[in-house]
Amino acid sequence: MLFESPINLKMNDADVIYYPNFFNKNESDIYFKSLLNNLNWKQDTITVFGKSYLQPRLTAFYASNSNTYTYSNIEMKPHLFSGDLLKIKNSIETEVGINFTSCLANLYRDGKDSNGWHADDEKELGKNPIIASVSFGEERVFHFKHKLEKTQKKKLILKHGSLLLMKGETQKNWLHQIPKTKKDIGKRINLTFRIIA
Ligand SMILES: O=C(O)CCC(=O)C(=O)O
Repeated sequence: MLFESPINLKMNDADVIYYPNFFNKNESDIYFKSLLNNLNWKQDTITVFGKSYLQPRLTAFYASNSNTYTYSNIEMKPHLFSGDLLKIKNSIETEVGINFTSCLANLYRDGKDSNGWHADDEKELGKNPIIASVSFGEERVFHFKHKLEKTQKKKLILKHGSLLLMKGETQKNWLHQIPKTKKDIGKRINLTFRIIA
């Protein structure tokens, strides 16, 4: 596979690598359309401090096993990997040398959809989880902030076809988010491949 060299974001207490064009434009356009049309998107209700809200994005959960994933009081039951999702998973596994069992997919319908500050540190993911996060469609800004050192922050634009690899103690020490934007923008799909053994 031919792509620009990966960039180490050189964050303290973390191990984050960004591949700006892991998939080329043509592949990314095809994957975007097929994921948009074929994944089992749904909008869940989340409960925070006793109040219920519709999640500000759609999600779908896939796996090669039957293990569930629970976050924000939502228990996701997996669909089986197939089609383009499986092809994307294979491409990442070949590059990274790790087999992922599960994928949480996010669909941001426009700039009002978002993903609040959190770390992917649920117990199902184990210690020092490795997360491979692929983006297709509209570019969005991704923010990191250190959990303890409040002045340590990082921002990057996740491009169509990019891959962000978060490893080591990244989830232990940093939070991340996709904020809302007032810009009039289109849809973005994000796939986060994980290991839930
Ligand atoms: O959309 C993104 O890039 C981030 C997704 C995310 O943080 C998550 O699914 O946990």
